[in-house]
Amino acid sequence: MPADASFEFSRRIFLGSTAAWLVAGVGAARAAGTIKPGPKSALIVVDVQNCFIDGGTLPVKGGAAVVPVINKLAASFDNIVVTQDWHTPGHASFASTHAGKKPFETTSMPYGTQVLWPDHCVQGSDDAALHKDLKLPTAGLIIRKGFRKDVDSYSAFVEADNKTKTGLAGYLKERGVDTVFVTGLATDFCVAWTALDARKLGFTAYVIEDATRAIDLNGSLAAAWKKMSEAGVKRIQASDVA
Ligand code: VGL
Ligand code: ZN
Repeated sequence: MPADASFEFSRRIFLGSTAAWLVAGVGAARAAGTIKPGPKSALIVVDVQNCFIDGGTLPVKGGAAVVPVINKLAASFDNIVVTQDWHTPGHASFASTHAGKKPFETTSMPYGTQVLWPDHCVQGSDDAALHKDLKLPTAGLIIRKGFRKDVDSYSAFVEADNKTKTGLAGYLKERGVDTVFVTGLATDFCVAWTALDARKLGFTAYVIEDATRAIDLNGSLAAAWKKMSEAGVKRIQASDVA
């Protein structure tokens, strides 16, 4: 049974009578451990870098808490892809690059509205390194994004110009992957954009909520979940994964 189908099946049990629920022998409040990633699934670990963790340049509240959750999830996956936000000095997404602009304001770029950030994740800096406790020895690919000075890239698949591909979809498809499980930082930016592009590119997409943390800028978290839900991204917890 595909992962997705088994999840739906368990949900139906859950929604059925209490008796059926008990007969099924499912003790937890949720259908724990019912999604079993197979060879066609990949875990995508988005931007678990020092910059997004306390002490970094753009810290995401609670960011470090995703590390043990992701380390544990890794054992369930044959395919693991890691991403790194990887900006040039003076990158267009930095407020400091735009005269008179402060972090968390926006500006208009040729490709649309750009949120301006503190300088963060500069190529080769300690700030841009993966968190030291992230243990993913079986990860097959590290994909870097946002490395062109004039274009940001929240998504691991397509840059913010909505045209330039990172190559990730080709990599996954060539390896027979049709389902992605997205984790990491931040839920409402790079995780959400990656999951949304995964759907656009024809993948089944899950976001493992407790393996992410959000920036939540002016309601961005609720907006991101709404968009993801409308696009068919499935919102699950780490305990749902077998
Ligand atoms: C991110 C803001 C700026 C992210 C990256 O990883 O979500 N957010 N650059
Ligand atoms: Zn960035």
